[in-house]
Amino acid sequence: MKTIIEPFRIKMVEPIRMTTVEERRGFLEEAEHNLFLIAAENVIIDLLTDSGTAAMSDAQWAGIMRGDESYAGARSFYRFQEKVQEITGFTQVIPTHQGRAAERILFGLLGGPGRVIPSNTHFDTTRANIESQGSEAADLVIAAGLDPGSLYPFKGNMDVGRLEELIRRVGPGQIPVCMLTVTNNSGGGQPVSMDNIRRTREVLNRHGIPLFLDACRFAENAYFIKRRESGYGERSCKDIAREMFSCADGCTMSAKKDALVNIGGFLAMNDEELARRARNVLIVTEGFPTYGGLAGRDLEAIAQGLEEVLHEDYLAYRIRTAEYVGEKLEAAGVPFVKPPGGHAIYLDARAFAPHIPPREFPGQAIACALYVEGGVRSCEIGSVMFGRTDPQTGTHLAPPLELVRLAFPRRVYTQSHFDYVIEVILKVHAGRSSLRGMRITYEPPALRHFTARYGYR
Ligand code: P61
Repeated sequence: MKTIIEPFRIKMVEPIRMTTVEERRGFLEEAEHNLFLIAAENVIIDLLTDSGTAAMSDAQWAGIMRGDESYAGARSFYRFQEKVQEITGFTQVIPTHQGRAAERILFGLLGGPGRVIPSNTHFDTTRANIESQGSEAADLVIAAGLDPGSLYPFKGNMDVGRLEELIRRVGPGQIPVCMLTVTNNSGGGQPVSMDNIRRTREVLNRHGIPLFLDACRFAENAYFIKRRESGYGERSCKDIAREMFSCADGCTMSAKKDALVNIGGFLAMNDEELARRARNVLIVTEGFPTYGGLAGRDLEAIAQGLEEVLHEDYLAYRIRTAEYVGEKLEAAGVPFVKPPGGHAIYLDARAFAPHIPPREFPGQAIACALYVEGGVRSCEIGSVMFGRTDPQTGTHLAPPLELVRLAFPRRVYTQSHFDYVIEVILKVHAGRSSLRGMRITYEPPALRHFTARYGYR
């Protein structure tokens, strides 16, 4: 059959509260145009993030009931540890309450002033955790990864030439670890090829630098490899994932993405000495090493989710969702990052609203319009999230891409929800000439998009 269906039945539902354009205009005003500050109840389709928003399966909920809440050595920890070891091959498994906790521990141990940590593209929490240690976060994605129109199949790849050059320039002693974000979230959810993971590894091997995967969306990356990279078509996604991890020395993981749970994460590696130091930090800040800030039931749900996320029918449906939305947008001439990524559609805000310069946050203006028009909540990934003001000249330093991400929670919305989202995007696109630039009226010192306030120009 040609139709790819949602490979699950729904046995519990959560009502969506409908609102009017007028009401939403009021909510947006009250939130001072920051979509993070709008009550979720006032959102019709919530595509703010795919993080922690998945629907858990019956087997995961059953695991919740089986959770062993012993402080030390809980049965649920051993089940979690075994599943992480089985999928990643890493021997040392350290639970954390979410991805950024794993990042803070890792970079707290390896970072420090003068150090440089490269990646294809660091996501904002990773960058913030590196910079808060006084280190530099270097983004070295290939040129195609910065071109929204390029159809290159692995736009998340690391530019290994630039990596080599960076190592030569700053010296391997200043680079304690190299990251690879799979898939590349800030660059459109684009995958990294196995070949590129291997080539990155070879460069690092020559200089004795370890490689860690930021593995949030490892299963989606494995599926793209299966579909797009020669020699992998007949391999299982589990097997491909295992091969990806086998090229690395460790990983940070937000289980809120490809472990299909609402909270959780882990840090995993093979280096026993580094793991011992990480566990010492964990005990001070997160909890005992067999729960790391999570409940036993959370560990059960993660173990089960890690198994389910690699089911091929799930991944086929998952990736098809973004492709389907992409096809409809393409037919209507709406600019977005092509080919569609695994977990989201990213509108290309520069091309969508070319009359708004980056310093007036075109992505934020589009995101606000999508909310007012149809109650669809999205997230700006552009000058708000990654832009900076030059302290010397006061001019705006724009990041390479101005994007609006519509991220898809896992197993939550059906095809008709996506048809509705497409209709809302087309409507905003049709009226794009009336979109107005914005300005920031308040911003905190770091990760400003969460709490900034805005007005129109
Ligand atoms: C997201 F607006 N991502 O995409 P934690 N690495 C990567 C991520 O995508 C990621 C983390 C590490 C989120 C949530 C989010 O400013 C924002 O479990 C590739 O969220 O700590 C998270 O994992 C961190 C949204 C994070 C944001 C920060 O929506």
